[in-house]
Amino acid sequence: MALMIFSLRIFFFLSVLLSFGVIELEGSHHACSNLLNLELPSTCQAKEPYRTGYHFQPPKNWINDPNGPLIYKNVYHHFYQYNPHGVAWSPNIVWAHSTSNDLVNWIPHDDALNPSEPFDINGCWSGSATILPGEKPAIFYTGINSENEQVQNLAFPKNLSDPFLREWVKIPQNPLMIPTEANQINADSFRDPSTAWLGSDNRWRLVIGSKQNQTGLAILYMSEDFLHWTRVNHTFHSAKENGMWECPDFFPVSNSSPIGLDTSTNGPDVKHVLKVSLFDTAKEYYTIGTYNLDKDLYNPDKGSEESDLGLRYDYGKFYASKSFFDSAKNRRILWGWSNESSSANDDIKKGWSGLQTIPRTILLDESGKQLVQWPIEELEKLRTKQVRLPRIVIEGGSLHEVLGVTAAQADIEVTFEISDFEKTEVLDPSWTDPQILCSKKDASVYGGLGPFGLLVLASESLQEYTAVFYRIFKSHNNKYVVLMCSDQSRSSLNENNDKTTYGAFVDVDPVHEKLSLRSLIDHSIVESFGGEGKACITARVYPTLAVDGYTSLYTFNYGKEGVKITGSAWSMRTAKINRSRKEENE
Ligand code: DQQ
Repeated sequence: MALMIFSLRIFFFLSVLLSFGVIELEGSHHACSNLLNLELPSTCQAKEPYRTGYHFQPPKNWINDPNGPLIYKNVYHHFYQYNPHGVAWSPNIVWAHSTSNDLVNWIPHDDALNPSEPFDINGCWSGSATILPGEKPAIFYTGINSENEQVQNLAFPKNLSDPFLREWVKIPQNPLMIPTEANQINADSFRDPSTAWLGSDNRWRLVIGSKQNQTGLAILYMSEDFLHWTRVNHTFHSAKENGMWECPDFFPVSNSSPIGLDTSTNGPDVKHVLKVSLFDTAKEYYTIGTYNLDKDLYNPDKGSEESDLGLRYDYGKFYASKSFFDSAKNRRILWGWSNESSSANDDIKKGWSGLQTIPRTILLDESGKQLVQWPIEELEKLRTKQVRLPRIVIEGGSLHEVLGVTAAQADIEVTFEISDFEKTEVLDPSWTDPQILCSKKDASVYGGLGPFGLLVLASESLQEYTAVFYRIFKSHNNKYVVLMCSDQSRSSLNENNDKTTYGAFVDVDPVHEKLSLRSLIDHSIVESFGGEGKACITARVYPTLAVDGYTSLYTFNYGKEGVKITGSAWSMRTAKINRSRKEENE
């Protein structure tokens, strides 16, 4: 029997007392709590407790945005913002470069773009790739020029017969788009060109992030030859009170079949998505709408907007995301930067900062009202030692340990079924903000239907854990409302971390549909997918006790109503990420 049943009251009692400092725990695990001091007792095996096993990260230093993902000759290319000189962001950042056959294992290459010319001497900032006719990749990126202005530059591969595209040549005509008084673009707010798309009039378009006063702007440029670009006079799309829009991503999605579409696709079965990253709040919003190619205007559908009333890819630590069309598998793939929640000092001790999330396939949901995301299927190759959870009802107030998995590096997928809704709490109409609701009603607050879900990266006596869970409410119009939370408040005894609790409403009807939850747990990151990818929350956590072999995984239910659970958990193998060939042979 893979699960052991614990008495829950003890857990809650213990954890509440612990969190209020009423009980202090002693014991062998406690000695591991200073992992960052590097004076590790021999029992604490983890020299780098927070380095991930299957998420993309280079061996050291700072990374941020994914840039210009593309597939070329069946090789996936990942470029990313990288500071080769330290663990903090620096303006003279470069485009680092890795390639992969499966989007899981990666080999490093030399940097693709370094500051070198007057048009980018102060930094090679974010941008995107476009595959031109004849399978010719091109990269548009923002250069910080010698005057510290943001300008847009173009680069091509030096050798198209090299599937690894190891060398890139910046064209001598750069910069191709510049901010001027005449075009009324502010030189500090003109960056991150999107992938270009081709209209039926044979002209190329791309959008660039900007702002005017506090209005976020997506500025449209057009070109006939990919070299000469002119700003289109009207605004492609904008939103008030947003501040600077970074990293705009504009792409089509199919509303008739579960496939991804090339960026230039348009037509009756197509909707469009515009994603923007808000510099002021570090949140991303996306809208679903209609792209009118004749007028070159994007109109979000009613109710789709760039605000907390709108849609987010991820309600946790996820920013500056970028998608691309994978022509080998007819899918669109999205990934984003997951910034640290640790202090700058702890980053220095770690020697690195920033991860990329697991690439996700994105599709338009059947409702047409939102996207759904799911970790790429290739990730499942890393799954091993499957543990099947016995199909049981977890009674209200119980906690079950999932034994037999490496809980610090795992993948767990469960489904909850509810048959009795009698004790559902009523949703107060003022509870409109899911993040605030999750903070008020964190995992320790008993409820009617929920909280139920997972305790991940949990220490032996539950002094530390991250809780990913659901609560179900009934609204005044008698509809059930599903709230998904990722509660980091007890994730670490180290008080220097940002432990914000995140939340999202999930559009699932729990009376007629099963409610699923998948969490990818990888030492310092927990990526959770609720309602089969309708809501995603990524959290960064730094346990001091729940490290490597000292980590446990639980299912729990602290509601009054029992919930039936089924599913599996897997230990995850370590991916080969940016290791040198020598290390790979070891
Ligand atoms: N990061 C880049 C910018 C972009 C920002 C600089 C978003 O191009 O706007 O590293 O994180």
